[in-house]
Amino acid sequence: MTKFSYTDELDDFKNAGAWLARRGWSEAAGGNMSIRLDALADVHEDDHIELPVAVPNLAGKAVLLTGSGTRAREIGVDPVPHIGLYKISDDGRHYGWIAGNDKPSCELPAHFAIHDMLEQHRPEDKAILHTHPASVISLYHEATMNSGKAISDKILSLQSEAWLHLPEGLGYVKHALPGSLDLGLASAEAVKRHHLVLWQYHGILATGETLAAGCDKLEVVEKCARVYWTLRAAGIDPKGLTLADTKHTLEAFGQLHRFDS
Ligand code: 2HA
Ligand code: ZN
Repeated sequence: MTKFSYTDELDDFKNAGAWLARRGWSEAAGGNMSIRLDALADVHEDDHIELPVAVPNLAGKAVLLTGSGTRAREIGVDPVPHIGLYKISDDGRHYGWIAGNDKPSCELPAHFAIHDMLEQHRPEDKAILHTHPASVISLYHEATMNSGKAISDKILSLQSEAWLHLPEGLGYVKHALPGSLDLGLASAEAVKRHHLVLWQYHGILATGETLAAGCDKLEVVEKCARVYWTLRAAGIDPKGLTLADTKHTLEAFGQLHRFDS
């Protein structure tokens, strides 16, 4: 097996894998993660696997991606056997395996499509995580929680700082087949504006400058979802902060333009 030497990135995978497993969000082999790398000079992909969608913004770049069937709890101990390095061809239509795990996550189309969009719209976000937190998934089964706006308005107002972490609110993709191009393309569209995208009946996807930064955002939304369900279990239908309080807080921290845009 060819070795790779992306120490910082592998540490990021290790820490995030351990955290996703410890939180119980990535059960069994659930969830997947990737980090986009700059162009790999002098490294050539041997096999040219056709991509289901062109990713012109990734031409010549590379992606570290978790392997199919890999477990977060094992990535958290030693990431090396579980992460694969892939390079995108110069035409942005093919990719090839370079090193490490050679069986990519079934969500490869989503990861590549989202990286392509991020490269264009939010290039500092190099990391993508997808996981299955129970308190967030539970929201999808409430009839009124049927859009990103409905869910954002209901749960982000339950804690004074949540909107500050996510001023644009939460993106939302209706249920689509796991691993499908539809799921990938809809998510790519949603990440233009949102750092977190809800996957109806499935889980959630986060982008960040690092996987650790993506985990921060996941913690914020999962905290809000847990507060919501704790209150509901106590028979309370929470109203949360008023819109005026939310706007006042965002304004005080210079983030109101992101909420209003
Ligand atoms: O099993 O979570 O979405 C991995 C996944 C696919
Ligand atoms: Zn999943």
